[in-house]
Amino acid sequence: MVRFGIEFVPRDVYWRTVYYTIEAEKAGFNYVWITDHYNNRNVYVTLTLIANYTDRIKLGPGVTNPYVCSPVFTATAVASLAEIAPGRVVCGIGAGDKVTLTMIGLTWRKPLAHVRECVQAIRTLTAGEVLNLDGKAFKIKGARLSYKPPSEVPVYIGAQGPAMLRLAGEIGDGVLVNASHPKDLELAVSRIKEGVSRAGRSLEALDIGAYTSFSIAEDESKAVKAVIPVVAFIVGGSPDVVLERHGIDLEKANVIKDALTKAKFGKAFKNVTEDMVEAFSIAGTPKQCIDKIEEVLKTGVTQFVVGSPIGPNVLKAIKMIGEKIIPVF
Ligand code: F42
Repeated sequence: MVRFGIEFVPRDVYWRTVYYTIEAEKAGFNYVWITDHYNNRNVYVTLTLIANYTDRIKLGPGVTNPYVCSPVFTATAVASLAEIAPGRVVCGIGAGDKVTLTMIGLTWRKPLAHVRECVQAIRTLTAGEVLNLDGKAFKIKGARLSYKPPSEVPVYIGAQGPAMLRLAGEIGDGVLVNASHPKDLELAVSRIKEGVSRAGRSLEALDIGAYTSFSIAEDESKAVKAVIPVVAFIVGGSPDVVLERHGIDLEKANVIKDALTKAKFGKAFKNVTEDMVEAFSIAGTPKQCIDKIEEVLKTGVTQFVVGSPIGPNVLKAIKMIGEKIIPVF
């Protein structure tokens, strides 16, 4: 059975994210993923409050990275969270965003080694074991937590590039793929499968999440309008090979890229075309969203994550998904 996840970006004041999550739990969502960016509200402060105000929904950073936070810090954070919400904590790890990391003075190198070793550190420490890591990214000797969390913390890897997707298939408990279109997800799943077979694992051991840009409303045009800024930023950050895969005019994409670099957001948003919306989001009425989710699930995805903007009205969108989408699956 497919699982439903929801992503919140804690740029809003904390109680709003907590309130949205309470509603998401009522609506039937299985997972809440809180994004981690240094300039937003802190991910673990937000998750702690969420843990306190919810009963069933699984929760975790979606995703943190091993540069801003040492893997040892991440392990203690999720282990402490697991004491508050036993059996409900998950941990998403990714390479982090190069531009942001550079801005705050961190050197973004050896991302594969950083993610691989971070997963190992979190697993070992949260299992209450001693961590000795003589890795390419981290040298850790004899580290151990003074307490053992009451439950395991499954580790999900946020992955886009082919090597990171393979790594996720090899060592992850789950994967979070930032994509909305079946074409991209199909390709990602095939890379994940390569990692799975390299490790001699079974594919069923892995929860494959599509981390989508999603927008739902009874009025299609309102749903699309809400998703346009998100699509503009995705186009701005997409390599040409991904744009070409969807037949997107590179010149038009370059106009958006250029406008975003100059912080001319109005111009960037105005240049988003229908085919860009189609390629990089799932936006529309409940019926249109159901049809698209069905296509996504055919690729082998096992968790459908409803990501930003969720809808022109977030609260209405959460309730609509609970009433009209989740019961269908
Ligand atoms: N980033 C955030 O900062 N915060 C978030 O909340 C967040 C959420 C999120 C959710 C899902 C998701 O899929 C991604 C998310 N991200 C978030 C973005 C994430 O942090 C990454 O920026 C994003 O996933 C892109 O990374 P990637 O998976 O494509 O991997 C990068 C590193 C890449 O280039 N990978 C290449 C590949 O083929 O996979 C390999 C690069 C490589 O080979 N590097 C070599 C090495 O050894 O690692 C050499 C590097 C060197 O040192 O020169």
